[in-house]
Amino acid sequence: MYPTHKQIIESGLVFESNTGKLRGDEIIEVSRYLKDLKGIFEDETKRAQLDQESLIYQVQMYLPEETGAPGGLYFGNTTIFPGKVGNEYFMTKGHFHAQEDRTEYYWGIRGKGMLILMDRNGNTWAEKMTVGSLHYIRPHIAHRVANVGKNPLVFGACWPSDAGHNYNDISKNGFTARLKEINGKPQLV
Ligand code: PAN
Ligand code: ZN
Repeated sequence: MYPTHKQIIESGLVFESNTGKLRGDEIIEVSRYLKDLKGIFEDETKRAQLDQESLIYQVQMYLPEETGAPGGLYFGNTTIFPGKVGNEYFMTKGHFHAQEDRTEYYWGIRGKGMLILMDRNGNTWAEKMTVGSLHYIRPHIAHRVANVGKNPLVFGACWPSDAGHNYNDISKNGFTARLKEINGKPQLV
């Protein structure tokens, strides 16, 4: 319903700032299990041996504009559960945006993570993600997040409705460095 002149209404959307949870009729939820992450981790043999029904991450999204519409903003959160495949932390698939110059904000809400970034020249680096950390993802930068803590990691995201997702390049070639636990701490190798 489009509001009438001088009407005062509820937004119908809630963002719980302490948990990062989104509530509202139009919130979409996606779950990624270990079985959905074939080829994402370096040790594919190990990944295939673990319980395929393990929930690795969940995404909540609010997509108020049509996919691909210019000028709109999408909003979401991601919860990554703690764990590793071998010594590689549980992480998102990661992607470039389909319209590669489209940017994004991420921010840390709960837990400890690492935002892994890669440019088109094959340079990979990472930003520490903590409660309250804010991350601007620049144009043409692939992005993925790993949970490096012992508790669930929750982060928020806001991206343009015409960004789209290119998962192909990452599923084919990966990032040029992997985040692993070495001597008890996260390192890009
Ligand atoms: C995020 C991601 C979300 C899940 O909303 O889509 O964290 O990661 P993958 O999409 O790589 O599985 C975002 O970056 N949107 O553009
Ligand atoms: Zn993105």
